[in-house]
Amino acid sequence: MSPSAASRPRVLSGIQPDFGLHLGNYLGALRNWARDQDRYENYFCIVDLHALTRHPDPERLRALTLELAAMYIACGLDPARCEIFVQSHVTAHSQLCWILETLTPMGWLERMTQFKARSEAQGAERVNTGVFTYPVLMAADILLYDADFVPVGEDQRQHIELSRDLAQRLNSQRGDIVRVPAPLISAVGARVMGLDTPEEKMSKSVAVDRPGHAVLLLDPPDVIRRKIARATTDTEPAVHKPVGAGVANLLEIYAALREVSTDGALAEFEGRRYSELKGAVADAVVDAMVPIQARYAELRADDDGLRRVLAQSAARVRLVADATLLRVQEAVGLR
Ligand code: AQP
Repeated sequence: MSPSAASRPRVLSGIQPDFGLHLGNYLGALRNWARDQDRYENYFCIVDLHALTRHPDPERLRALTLELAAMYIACGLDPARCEIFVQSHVTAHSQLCWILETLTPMGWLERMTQFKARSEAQGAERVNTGVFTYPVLMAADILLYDADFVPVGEDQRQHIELSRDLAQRLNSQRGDIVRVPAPLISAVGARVMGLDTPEEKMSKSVAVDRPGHAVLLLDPPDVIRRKIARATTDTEPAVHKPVGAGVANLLEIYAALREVSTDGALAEFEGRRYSELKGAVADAVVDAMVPIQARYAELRADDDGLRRVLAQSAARVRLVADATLLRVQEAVGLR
């Protein structure tokens, strides 16, 4: 990273290498990271420790980690301007997590909606403890790098609040030890909904069993067009106010990709047939994905090059993370 970047506010964010990325991950996170990389000092990690909560096949986890590194760069992150690293390559994440866990009341974690959803789906006897403590590891990810901002989709707001609470708790008990981070959530595209179920957030894990739920970033153009053509709308033939959830979602995707306001998108399509709206949304998605897919293919032709980027970045960020960890360890009496 260039030396001048050090004077800018710092951002940190990450994505789990658990399933293929979808349009929500792009619009809620990756696209914003890439667009704003000259405004911030950038730390982006591939959060493989979080992905372990799904017990992936080891070979698959390794493959998805590399795939995600390539996707970060294909979506526009420049390794010369961003740290791009793998969470487990920096052991301080797990070490800080333990210290933070000792400061985290169980009640805070029991209130997390993502934990509630997964424990309801799997049953309290089967859901693993990693799913429960996941937000504490996420707080460690953020606090280790003294991030000012955490650019994420709307679904992560609650977890960032918990990171803030933990930072404040540590600071109030032990002095000014860590920076209190703030969420950075964009006005458009922060909550892309499922194409088949516009009442639910578009989600990677859901798309595994229901491909029509999400456009994946590596879907070929014909698949993208077919999925959008089949997106759930309602029984109206054309766009009229007030629009239902499915049409609102398509308008939001269109607005985010074509960089217009949602009101502007609504004005553009009002009175036009759903098929026209879907055609325009599909064009916008394909236009965005084609260059990403081409760049992704180039990057995957040199996996050793990708591994080098990750190793070099890990070597640099370890210094930052270890310094914070030492500060915390001293503050709590471990050093
Ligand atoms: N539907 C969405 N709209 C906007 N942003 C979204 N993000 C996720 N879904 C949407 C943002 O993408 C980043 C990826 O975060 P993650 O890897 O922690 O995964 P997640 O939030 O758990 O994403 P999924 O797709 O919903 O996965 P599963 O099915 O595993 O739960 C975050 O910034 C997130 O806000």
